[in-house]
Amino acid sequence: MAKRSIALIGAPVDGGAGMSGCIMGPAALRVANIGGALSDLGFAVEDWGDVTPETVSLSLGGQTHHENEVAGFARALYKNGVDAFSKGMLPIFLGGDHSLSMGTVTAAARHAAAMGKTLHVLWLDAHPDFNRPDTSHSGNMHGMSAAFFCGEPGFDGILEQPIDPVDPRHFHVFGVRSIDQKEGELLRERGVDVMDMRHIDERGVASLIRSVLEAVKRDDAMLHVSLDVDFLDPACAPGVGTTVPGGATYREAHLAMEMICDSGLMTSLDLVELNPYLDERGKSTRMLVNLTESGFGRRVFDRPTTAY
Ligand code: 6HN
Ligand code: MN
Ligand code: MN
Ligand code: MN
Repeated sequence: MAKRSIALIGAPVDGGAGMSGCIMGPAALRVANIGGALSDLGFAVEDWGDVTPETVSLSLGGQTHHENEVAGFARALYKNGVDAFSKGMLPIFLGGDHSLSMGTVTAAARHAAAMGKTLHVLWLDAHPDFNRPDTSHSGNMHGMSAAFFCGEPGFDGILEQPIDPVDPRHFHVFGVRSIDQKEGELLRERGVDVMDMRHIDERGVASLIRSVLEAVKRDDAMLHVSLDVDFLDPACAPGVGTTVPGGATYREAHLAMEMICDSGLMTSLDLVELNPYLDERGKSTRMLVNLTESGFGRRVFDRPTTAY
């Protein structure tokens, strides 16, 4: 199978997070040579640079912070994403805080709908990011992106056009260990596929990721993977503003990415929440590049059959 061309799309948004610093994320990933690493794996890589956020004027009410910055980036990312998909490319979005998925996932969902397909989303994160403006305690929009693309109310005007909502049962949250109370109730009501750390401890990464990939395959669906740095244990990735103890280990995270690669199902990827200001000598940045390599074919030793 021919390897798809990859578009690197920078999204230096940090108004969605509670503290600044993610604005430096795309630059750090480029310094760590993410493009070269993917070229070395045999991909044609185009770096589209950083998107220019659109100018937006809206108010979501309540105590939601920086909705204009977040919406401005979401709109630009949506357009760039749709453009990349229509060219047959696989976009990798370099964040930037997790609010950027409001634009990237809706772009993937639009392309899926245009192809008569559905979209599954695999959310590798300590948090489900399923708050709405009316349930959020913090008002930070990086904690709301999934609620938005699953079609929850309260987000009018983020994008100019109606979205193709992701079916919450196709939203797979993996590695969570911090859920707000109302957010948890909403996850349950909507039937989101939540795999928390206890699930991972009891069943292991392989069996859970396999079940997600099987669902995607069964539906002949597209798969968007969204990798939040705080999915990882703070010991291996300290460069993030929302560290939560008890995260995925180096080995667990690599296994997940290797299995995703073997499935051949991933059609887009977000790398989010990297805050280089908080990092230790580039450790978290390198970890993200390293995991991306595993997601695109880097192997310790080739095996004749796929693990998936
Ligand atoms: N992230 N649930 C918390 C909130 O503020 O809504 C944390 C969100 C974290 C968001 O890590 O992308
Ligand atoms: Mn997140
Ligand atoms: Mn998180
Ligand atoms: Mn299904």
